[in-house]
Amino acid sequence: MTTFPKDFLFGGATADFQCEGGFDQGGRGLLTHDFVTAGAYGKPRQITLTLKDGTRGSAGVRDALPTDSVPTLFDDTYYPSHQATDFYHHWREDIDLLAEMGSNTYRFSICWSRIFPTGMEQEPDPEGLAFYDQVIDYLTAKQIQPIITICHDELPNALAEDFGGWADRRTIKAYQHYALTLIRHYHDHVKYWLTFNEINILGGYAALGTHAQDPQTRYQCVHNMFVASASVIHQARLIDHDLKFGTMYMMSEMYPADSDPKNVWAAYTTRREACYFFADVMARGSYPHYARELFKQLGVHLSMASEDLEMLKAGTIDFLAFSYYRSGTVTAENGLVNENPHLQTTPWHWPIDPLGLRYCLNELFDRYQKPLIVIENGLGMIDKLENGQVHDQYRIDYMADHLRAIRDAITLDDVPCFGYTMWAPIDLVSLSTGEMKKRYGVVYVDMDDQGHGSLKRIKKDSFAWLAETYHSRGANL
Ligand code: BGP
Repeated sequence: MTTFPKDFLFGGATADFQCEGGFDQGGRGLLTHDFVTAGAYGKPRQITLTLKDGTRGSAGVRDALPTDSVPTLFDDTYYPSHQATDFYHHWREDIDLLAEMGSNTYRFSICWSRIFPTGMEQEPDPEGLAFYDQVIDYLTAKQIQPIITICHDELPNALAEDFGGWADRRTIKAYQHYALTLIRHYHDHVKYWLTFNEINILGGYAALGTHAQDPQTRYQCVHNMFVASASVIHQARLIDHDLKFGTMYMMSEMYPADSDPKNVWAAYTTRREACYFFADVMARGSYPHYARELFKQLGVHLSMASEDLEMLKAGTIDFLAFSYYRSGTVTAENGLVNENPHLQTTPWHWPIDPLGLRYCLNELFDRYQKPLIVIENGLGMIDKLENGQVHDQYRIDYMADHLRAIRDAITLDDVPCFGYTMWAPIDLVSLSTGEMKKRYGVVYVDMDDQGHGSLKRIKKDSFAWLAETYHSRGANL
């Protein structure tokens, strides 16, 4: 029996606007996400935000219809981030569940607009800090090590409205002030920090808090985020040299659809552009050799301050964190698609591919030689609550297979992976569809797609299994 290393981090991962709620409480300012309605399945998720120049954004629809459900008709006036699953009032109970589950870590994000309501204040909001103080103190008391995401796909709305978000360098300054405030305040309790969530996807939301930017705006936003992240890492090391910094990347694997060299090349370049590009800059500290041709093809001309390139070198990340849910295949003709005849899919058409996770861990370590953490992985399914129980053997199978793949990468391939935080221990609102019915948790939350329900927490079958796995460091796998 091979178990995970003694100091391996086991836990769960969440994002503030998907679980916290309390959007108008404790002095919290508005986030861009507060304007995004639920909605999917051909009905665009509208964002009601209107910018000063009169443009409006649409958050787009990222996901397809699940195979076995009737499309939900959403009420346009329902905004899932406002209540979410109300961690704001359930945090003690939720942390108790994390502890019972055997977690020794919890990866969560701080809500930027709880600390700086418009993103532009000089002084942090004391009530905002007080909320996270109690959460972090309670986690520490339960011997659960916090891993903090400084920015999970969000912006204080005022930064989007007034500056156009990350397209403007004033957002770099706002982020630096926010991030360093957190680091100064929490560095005694928090060792691992993530400067951004899925920066390779976030680029698309970054200018206004919405999707679908032109390449020039997108890469300018991304450049500004690279500089923001590197400068914060550089300065944070002067505050506390023991802190460890990473950024989180969406790293779901991408294979060529077949051995046709055109498809193999397409898969290679798609992977590089969609994923590696971001980690290449942040882990190596400079733009990669292929960036010149990429920017030329896309007509991108970055505007940079004279010190930017030096800053990228000075603030490289210590470790890589990544999400892994599925794999995709690439053809020269159609780009990245979900279809893979060798794999089963979820109702949302996400192919299930545990070996792809071992592949990904090896691939990342080969490329960067930095420690790795699987910071999101899980199965979004439609669960059935019957007589107070959820029999989710499918989720147990999914997590067991993915944990075995990680164990193999560590023990057979010598890849230094130091943790696994499954998405998301307690059901929360889906990012891509705004639904509640796309559930990932080992704990069920009584709430529907319109936000109705008692919010009661109910353990699913997978809870006991995961607790056994975490407590025994995977001896049951
Ligand atoms: C990642 C995000 C999370 C999250 C997860 C699952 O992209 O970092 O915020 O929600 O994917 O995706 P979804 O909720 O769309 O199923």
